[in-house]
Amino acid sequence: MKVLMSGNEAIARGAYEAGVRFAAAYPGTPSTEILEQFCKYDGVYAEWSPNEKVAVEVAIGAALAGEKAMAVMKHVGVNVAADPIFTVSYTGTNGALVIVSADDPSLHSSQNEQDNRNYARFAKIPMLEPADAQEAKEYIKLAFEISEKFDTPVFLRSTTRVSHSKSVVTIVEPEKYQDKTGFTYDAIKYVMVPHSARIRRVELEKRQQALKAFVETFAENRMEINNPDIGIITAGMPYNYAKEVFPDYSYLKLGMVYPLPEKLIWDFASRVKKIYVVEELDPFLEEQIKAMGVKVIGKDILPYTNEFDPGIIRNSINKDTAEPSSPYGKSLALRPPNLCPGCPHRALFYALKKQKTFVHGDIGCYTLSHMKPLEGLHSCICMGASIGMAHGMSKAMKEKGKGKVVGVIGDSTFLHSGMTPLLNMAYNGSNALIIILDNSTTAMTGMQEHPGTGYTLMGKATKKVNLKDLTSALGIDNIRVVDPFDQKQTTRAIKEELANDGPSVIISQSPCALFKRAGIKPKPALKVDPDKCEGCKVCLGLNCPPISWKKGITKEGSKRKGISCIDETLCNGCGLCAQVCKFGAIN
Ligand SMILES: Cc1ncc(C[n+]2csc(CCOP(=O)(O)OP(=O)(O)O)c2C)c(N)n1
Repeated sequence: MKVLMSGNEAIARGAYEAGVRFAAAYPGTPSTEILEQFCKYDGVYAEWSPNEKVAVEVAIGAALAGEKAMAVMKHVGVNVAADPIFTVSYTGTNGALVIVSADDPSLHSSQNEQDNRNYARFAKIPMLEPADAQEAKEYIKLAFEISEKFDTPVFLRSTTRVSHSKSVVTIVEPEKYQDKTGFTYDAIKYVMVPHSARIRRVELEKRQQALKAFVETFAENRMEINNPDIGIITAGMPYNYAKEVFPDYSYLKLGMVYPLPEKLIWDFASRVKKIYVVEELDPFLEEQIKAMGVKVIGKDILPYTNEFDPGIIRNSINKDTAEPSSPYGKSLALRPPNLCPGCPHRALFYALKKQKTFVHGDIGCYTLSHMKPLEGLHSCICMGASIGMAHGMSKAMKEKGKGKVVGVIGDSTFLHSGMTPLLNMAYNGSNALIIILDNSTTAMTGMQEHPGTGYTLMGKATKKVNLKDLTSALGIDNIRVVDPFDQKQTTRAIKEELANDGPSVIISQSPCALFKRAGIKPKPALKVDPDKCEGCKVCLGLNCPPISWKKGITKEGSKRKGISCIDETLCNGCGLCAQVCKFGAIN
């Protein structure tokens, strides 16, 4: 049967067809839908783990038990999971283990643009890279086959454009699941202390050699010889772009981007006169091919940054200039992201802003508060970093920093990687204030469950961690729980906790305005009374989407130059603007 599928849906389907029944992940764009789809298939077990490292470890455990296991994450998730990944490369997998890394060229929704093909080379793990949804489905199956055959973890790399664009996929009946689980005792293979790891290190190089031989005949590394004047070596989505603009050139399309088929590359080089390497981000293929001694052109003319499109490839190759440009997308209006109407994060940041502190931010919807006019946070590096950074700054600034350093972190992010740095704060003692923004969900990536929501990915009610008890168990004594929509209570709590000695935690608790299970019913939209509004613009400082400014509506006896207005189709009646209006003009 043929179906229209996104790359992510196809990866889920391919895993299911391959007989995979075990998967673990932590959400992150552009990878999230893979597990959300996979968990719907019959007979599977799938979980949101608290972070990517745990997800990989869970999958390793399942593979050691004999399962075909999949771990899924966005590109930066591989950084979090790197520790087990580098060493499971030594032990091998017993069953099968595939790690899906969804990269994000152009940083559509990420804090960096790292090229995770480098991880394959660094950790000596083979990597497949599909170019569309059909290939995504086939390659995940091949990845499991390679994992089983060579007793190795395998990476499947996707990018946003492959994960999120749809194309026609042929689906087939799934392989029948066979329960092969059991214990395999083999200390030399699975206990990585120096003695046995040294032995496995040698085995790893033997596996590399076997894989290098295998890739020469791997059917998904394929040559298409057309016009012999120009050859293009490429992989993944850029293959489609290049084919669209240069259908007559010759191609070497690599399905496996690590390790490289050196003989095949030499063969291709002997059949074409001039070779371009067309790859997004790092010159990953280019450098290895040049190191082989093959003359190719790549980043001399193609950009290092951002995803490509057909226009970039056409302009770069046609002109051979250093200034590639795309004819696409120039006329699109910018749409900066914003917190939703009724978002509890807005209320917290409005109260926090009054205290003139330095706020270390973290990753989640609340990061959007950094823009004018809220300017709610002043740094953001990676998930979980806010707490350690606040601690470090507070320690460095000593008395000068007292009462002035804050870290903010979402509930999902706190449970992902915020607990250890908070333990450190309690242990090493600093004066920073940490605010946990508990909106009862992982909002930014689309409302996924986490250990603080009381539900699993598969919809089962489960143990719900109590953030206050957890914070206390980590050693924090000053803990408060506030409702950010109560501005008076929240402002007072922030002021008092900043004045306290030692680390403090405020848990700002109010569900995400879009969170269905919280049963939030929008209240009637608020209205501005044009007779009472003095045009002071304080409510505009909330940056709430329904609130705008109408120029030219003056009032006798007042200096006002216009008034605020509320778009009732957007307002959910949270009442925050009514609390900040000093003239009682919003009702
Ligand atoms: C290592 C890593 N994994 C995943 C992500 C994707 N991601 C960004 S924010 C976020 C969690 C947001 O949830 P929460 O902290 O509860 O904040 P909210 O969006 O609900 O306000 C995730 C999973 C990431 N940026 N980095």
